[in-house]
Amino acid sequence: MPCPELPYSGPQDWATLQNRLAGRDAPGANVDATVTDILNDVRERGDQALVDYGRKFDCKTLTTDTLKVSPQEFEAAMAEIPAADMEILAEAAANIRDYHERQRENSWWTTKDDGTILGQMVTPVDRVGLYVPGGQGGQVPLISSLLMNAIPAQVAGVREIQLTTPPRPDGSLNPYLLATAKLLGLSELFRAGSAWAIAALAYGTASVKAVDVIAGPGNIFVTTAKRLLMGKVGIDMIAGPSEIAIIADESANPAWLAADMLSQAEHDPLASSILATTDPKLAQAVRAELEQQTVELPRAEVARKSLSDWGAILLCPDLDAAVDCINRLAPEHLELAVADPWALLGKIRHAGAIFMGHTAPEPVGDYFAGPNHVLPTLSTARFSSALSVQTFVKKSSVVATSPAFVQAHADKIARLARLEGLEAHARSVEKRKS
Ligand code: HSO
Ligand code: ZN
Repeated sequence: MPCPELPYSGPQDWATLQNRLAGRDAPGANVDATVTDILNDVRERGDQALVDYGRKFDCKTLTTDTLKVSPQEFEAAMAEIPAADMEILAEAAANIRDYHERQRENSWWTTKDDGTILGQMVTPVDRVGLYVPGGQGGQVPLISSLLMNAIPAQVAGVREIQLTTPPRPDGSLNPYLLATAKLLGLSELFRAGSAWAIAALAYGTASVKAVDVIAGPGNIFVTTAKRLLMGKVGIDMIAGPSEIAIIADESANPAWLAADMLSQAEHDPLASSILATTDPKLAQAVRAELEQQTVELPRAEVARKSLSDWGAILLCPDLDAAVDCINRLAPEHLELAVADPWALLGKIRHAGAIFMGHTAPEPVGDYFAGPNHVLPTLSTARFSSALSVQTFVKKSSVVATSPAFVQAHADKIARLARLEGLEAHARSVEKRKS
């Protein structure tokens, strides 16, 4: 497996690694013009445009009447899903809800001696639209992404959540997707995919209501539509291909590390898996494991391409060199597969999610532990965070200055206003002074 080994002993080696990863963040084919046309079309023709695009790309029999999924379809899906699977989904949902409950921020107030009250009031957005990609013709929708997007919105207190997903060629949807929506108490689900779904959520149509925030992963058309609409509506983030970095010492198990790298590599040929280790023997063993384990995977092709194009094993003289590399990479996921991960944690400055020790592989976070799996990619962990309850709330500052405050400070405020040449501002405050 051509997952190259590179020496990394400090900042001087950064350029080499950057070179290896160069081009991974290049935007795909330029689809801006195509997506702009789709956005305008949906804005003008609403549901009819959704039906036309849907018929062309997803399901030939789609009509305006079948855009919205019926209650009977939800019931039928629930009947189809084994109870044991529903229990797993419910347990995952409970863990995710419990974690996100802790993110809720309270409004706060402060009172000054003169009776002034200042505060910050937290309110959820009114309406959210979540995109759920179909994935391989609707065979493997990312149901975990539905949990990860919907639950924070619910915890934030959002009252209306609409879902969109592309239909399969026969018009049906994956029953696990329907069952997961039902489990979450969500029933506003529309058969719309790609950029036209995002347009419908942003502008609204006869069937789909316009939303305030759009979240959820998708292909280049979905991502481009979100980017073009950013500012008109809130969006979760501009997500890139998935990535994992691992810092490992001699205490790590090579078979486990290879499995973890492959769990990321199987997502996408553009996914990146980087191992930084202090142990050359471990590096060799991981390479052998990668060879062997890849063969056994159903998605071997994808994983192999990801590892050969964007994978690397870095040999570091010590853990400090590995940490230096990781802080420059600012990876989406970071595993600390070392004897004392807690000793290393304080040195990590940039990573979307950090998995501690040998029994915390990244997929526990993808599905079940509780934290969100929608994370900043392509080094954006330098300045941004996982999708969270905060994605779905905004804050209003509240000002209740007392009569005494105005008496005491009106002249100063008026002076500042006149320094800016804004006379009306000055008078607004002075009028309240006795
Ligand atoms: N590792 C992906 C999330 C995911 N994995 C969904 C499985 N399903 C990006 O964080
Ligand atoms: Zn994953």
